[in-house]
Amino acid sequence: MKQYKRYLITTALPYANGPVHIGHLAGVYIPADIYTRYLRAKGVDVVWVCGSDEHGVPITIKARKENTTPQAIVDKYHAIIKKSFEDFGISFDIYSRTTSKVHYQTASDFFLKLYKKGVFVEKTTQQYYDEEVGQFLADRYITGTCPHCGNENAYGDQCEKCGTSLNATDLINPKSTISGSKPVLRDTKHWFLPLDKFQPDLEHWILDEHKEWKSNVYGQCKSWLDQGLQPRAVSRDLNWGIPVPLENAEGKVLYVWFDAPIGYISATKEFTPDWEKYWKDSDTRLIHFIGKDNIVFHCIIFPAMLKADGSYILPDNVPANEFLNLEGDKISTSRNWAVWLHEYLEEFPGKQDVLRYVLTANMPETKDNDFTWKDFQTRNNSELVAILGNFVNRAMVLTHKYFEGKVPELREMTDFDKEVLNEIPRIKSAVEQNLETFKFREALKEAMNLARLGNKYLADTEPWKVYKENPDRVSTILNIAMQITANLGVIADPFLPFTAEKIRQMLNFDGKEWSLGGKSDLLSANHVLGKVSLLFDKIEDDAIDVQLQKLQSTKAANEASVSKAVPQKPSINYDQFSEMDIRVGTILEAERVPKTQKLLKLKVDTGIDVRTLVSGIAEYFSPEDAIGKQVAILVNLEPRKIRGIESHGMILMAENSDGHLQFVVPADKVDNGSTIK
Ligand code: B3M
Ligand code: ZN
Repeated sequence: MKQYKRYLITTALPYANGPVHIGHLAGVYIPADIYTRYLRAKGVDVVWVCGSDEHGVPITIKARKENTTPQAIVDKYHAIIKKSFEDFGISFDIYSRTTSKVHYQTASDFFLKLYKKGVFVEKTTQQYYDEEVGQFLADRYITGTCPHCGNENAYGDQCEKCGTSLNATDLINPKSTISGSKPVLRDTKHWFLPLDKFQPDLEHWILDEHKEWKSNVYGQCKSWLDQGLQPRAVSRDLNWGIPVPLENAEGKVLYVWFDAPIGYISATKEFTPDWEKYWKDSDTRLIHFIGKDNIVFHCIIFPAMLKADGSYILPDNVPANEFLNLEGDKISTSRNWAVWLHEYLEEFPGKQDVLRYVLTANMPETKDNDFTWKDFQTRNNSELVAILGNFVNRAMVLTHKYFEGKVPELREMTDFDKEVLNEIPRIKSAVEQNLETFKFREALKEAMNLARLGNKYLADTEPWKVYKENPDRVSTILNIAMQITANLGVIADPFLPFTAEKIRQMLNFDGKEWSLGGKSDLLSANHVLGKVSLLFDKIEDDAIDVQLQKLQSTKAANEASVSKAVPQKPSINYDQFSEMDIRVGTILEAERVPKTQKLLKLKVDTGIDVRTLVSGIAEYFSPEDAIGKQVAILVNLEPRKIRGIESHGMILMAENSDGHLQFVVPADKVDNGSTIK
């Protein structure tokens, strides 16, 4: 691999329309934090930038719902998100936001440079416009019937029932969600980034030059490229965002996915006047940490933008993760199906590293993974407490007990001692190799092997049994145990920064440079140790039950709020209604239509005549049930032949949400032939 002089790390800018949850941490911020802490410990020149993504339609929708402004929404969530990250030790060099002044300037300049270079294609397209409120409608502001599955509540960009992505103009009976009115198509001009022109370059850059990318990332890119890239609009008709910096572009803003990645550049600018070195020097290694839904933007669209500008480097790797589910269901902000970071910390104060550990151990690196509270408890109790916590505690307590809190002398070593010491550098380099290739779960496992090694060493050598007879032997054993502990203070640091810090404090040892890892003489004889404290404690069933109950009530609340009613049909006027002649009649005779499941042939007294009707109610009513019932009949429906029987009208039925049918009957008996209106 190429030798780089410095690193620039970016992590997806979370949308400031809600707090952050465990899915965010596991997918993006923990892997990036581990990686960056590791680089820093190696003494690498690295800058890690992030910030809140504060534009886009969902923020405007949220503001409208809460009867406030988009600015108020992003102010609120930016603060919450920033605090959660800080609390969990996510160690950005800067956490900025896309409503910052620097960003407005940077994004506008970026657009203008491309505009002046003639990169964009200007196109006039037709877009839905809400005449009642006087604005163009973003796809998310339009609902209608999905042409593929008939779902009447599909959005203008996607049908959530069948998963098809849509254009707003595909919807049948489109409706504005702002005013409820029927939108009309109007001409609107936009600027398009002609991705098709970048296709050959991107193909070569990704498919030939970056075969080492994770297979989920490489595969997604290949499939986009195979489909052929299309020009993409980089502007929108919206009143929230960075205004398109051109004359006659009123009401137009930069598309959120155009400005957001430029946010990485803006944040770097805010962080250091030396920002160009990180963005424009080919000795910089740029790495984007993201979730899988952002792959196309980071591997295709943003690189195309950077190439179009011409002065920037491209990412060297984009180690995107898959998704984390929660107790078997997709994490969802709108359904409140999540473990929110700020809530976790209220309920498990001081246990940041427990969550960091569990999320790393289950990181969705190659496939979607599941977070369960049971697993959280098990990993805490039988890994953090029983292995890491137990080893460090035993080593410390024994050393305090036998050697008055001073690191004892390393005396004569057995072959077994030497083998154990040789394991330390092996483990260190295994951690390192896994980190270099973004295999965080494996890396963590190896780091834990160091604690396993220590635990096993104490169990095998049993210093508490040996001391009386052979204190010199114990001196060696505990010296080795202390060296392993000190190595944990170095090697566990990227993963469990709070715990590693505690370990170093206990040891009264402040080195955390990566190069110290692997050594067996980190603590010299007679070095005075600090006080012993517990690293982890057991999590009892009660605490887990509280969490499970909380999720249970979320589920119940969601189920109750899902309306089962079929949405309303488009309006009709009274005349259209009154054309229907609906009467009360009585069923006189009923028999099954042979060879059918659903049909009954009925003879009905309509008050006007006695006529034959065929009705699809046989699954719910036997002929005996039906005879004698007073029912509502649409009598002027034109006659139809059903299974060879001429049917004159239709019996009206109420259909329950589960499909069950019931007759519609007058509350009290009335004369046959009575009208219903
Ligand atoms: N705000 C999307 C997301 O959170 C987004 C990332 C922007 S990165 C430039 O999925
Ligand atoms: Zn559909």
